[in-house]
Amino acid sequence: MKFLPLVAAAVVSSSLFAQHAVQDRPQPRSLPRPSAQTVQQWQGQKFGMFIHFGLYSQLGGMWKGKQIDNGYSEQIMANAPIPLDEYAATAKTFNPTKWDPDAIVKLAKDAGMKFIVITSKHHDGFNMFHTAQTKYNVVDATPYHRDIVKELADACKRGGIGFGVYYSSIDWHEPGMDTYIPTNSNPLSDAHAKFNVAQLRELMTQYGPIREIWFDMGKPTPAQSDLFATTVHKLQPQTMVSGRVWNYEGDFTVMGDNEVPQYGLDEPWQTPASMFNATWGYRSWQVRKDVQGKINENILKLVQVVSRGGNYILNIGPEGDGSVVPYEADVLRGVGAWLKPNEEAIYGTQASPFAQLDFGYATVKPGTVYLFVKSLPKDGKLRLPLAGRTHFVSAKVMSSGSALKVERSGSDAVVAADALPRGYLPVIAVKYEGALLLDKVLVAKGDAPYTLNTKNAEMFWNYNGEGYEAKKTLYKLRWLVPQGCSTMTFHVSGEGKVAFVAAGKAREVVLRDGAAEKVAVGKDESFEITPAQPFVKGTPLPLTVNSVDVVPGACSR
Ligand code: H79
Repeated sequence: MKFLPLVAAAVVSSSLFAQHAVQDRPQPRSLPRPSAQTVQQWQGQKFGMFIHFGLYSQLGGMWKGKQIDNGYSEQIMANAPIPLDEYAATAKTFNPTKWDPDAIVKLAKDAGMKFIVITSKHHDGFNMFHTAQTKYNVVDATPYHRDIVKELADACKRGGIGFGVYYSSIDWHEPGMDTYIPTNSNPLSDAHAKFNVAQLRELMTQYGPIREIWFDMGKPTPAQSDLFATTVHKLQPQTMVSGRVWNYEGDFTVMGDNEVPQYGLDEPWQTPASMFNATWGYRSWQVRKDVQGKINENILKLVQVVSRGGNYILNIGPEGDGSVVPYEADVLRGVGAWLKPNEEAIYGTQASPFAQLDFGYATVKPGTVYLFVKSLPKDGKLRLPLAGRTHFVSAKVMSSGSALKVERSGSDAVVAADALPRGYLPVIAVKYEGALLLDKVLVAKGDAPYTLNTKNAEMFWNYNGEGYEAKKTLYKLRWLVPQGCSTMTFHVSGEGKVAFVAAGKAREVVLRDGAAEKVAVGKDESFEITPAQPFVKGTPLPLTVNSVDVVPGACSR
């Protein structure tokens, strides 16, 4: 810690000890970006349909009479492998006469989905839209001669449901672009990036409003990621760009394929899921059993994602003739049947305010907490930890309407769930008046010294860095600490400038191992460490915080 002459303390503007308004969330790397209202609406949708449809759908995971099982079926060209000219020749028989976009929109709506995202181009480079950049597209190269993406965009508009496009930054077809590498993290040449930009312009101008664009894979440079995001936003500022545009340029974070995080995130995010982990594109030899089990699996994943504040996008892989696999339609309708009486507990909700619930999951809206009962505790009581001070007024099972008792039990609130209906994951709406009051769990109590570490911290992560293999990095640590003026001794690896956030102010500090600082915290407040503020998305903490020894003290006046 440096000492500044006393006079300098009065001229705080740019000194090490400058205090400023808190900006403890990552700022976008480039502008323009969708408005706060768009982001909120996007987050409120909660459930959407992914469609993987392309030339690979016709092959259905088979090549020359053999089941190709060493990777996703939409990547069969690379997995079999199939020579380019032979793969391209399959376009001559691609004629999805059973493709019925209005029926797909209806199916999505029956499932309770609020938007649809379709593959406009996958890694194979075949375009399901009428691009002018190459003849290798559904209109020019197939007997179908119609623009699949356009047909679906129009159907979504008719049906009043959001529309989006998946766009792989990879292209195994165009000369001089990509050849397959196992990670699909191909660097992009300038010519390739230019080609992509030309296609992005087509997608963003000829298909109406695009709610989200689902960039996927490749390993663009930061400048290329910026170029893609900027191209989209210049034409449609309200389109939400997926994090797989990489280099932290996305408007929403995308988890790994089929990954459900164990905690909430500080930003918009989505889990993409397929019916079976092994494929997204149609696989003719997929064993499809236990529809009810698959329905329940997806209800649970949806609820886990939504209770952590995310959106869930579930994939279907139509057959080469355009028809939807009956099993997949049954699964979607099954999820929809569960959703119908419970939809109030899903759409437009916020993440669960509870750290942990022993019976299942929760979401919240002003005035109501929704409980999803995965396993009923033996005593039949659903315990809401530390919610005892909240004025709960009623509880009822959403599907049946039956009333349940809710009462205070010490510091908790408890719902007596003695009349739960049969069926998977029943939902209970618990109404409250006034504020939702949850007692906070502080890291320590009283005057005894205590230690902060990553085990008792809330941690915030950067996702979707330079490619699919990039590890998430830490940008913020937060602890709920007792009120007072404490002396904190920092045990860190590395050193660098960080910001301390406490008592509503941010203060910059150059932190190195063994540094000691006084930190003032008010009642029910947290102490955070972030990068120097403001910081852009993707900025990690410049050092590793191993632990912090805290000696509590009173604040002198
Ligand atoms: O379009 C779908 C995939 O084809 C595409 N993203 C989804 C939405 C994708 N291309 N490459 N990757 C995803 C990354 C590949 C990850 C994998 Fe794996 C690692 C595939 C095989 C090993 C994940 C982990 C799937 C199986 C194991």
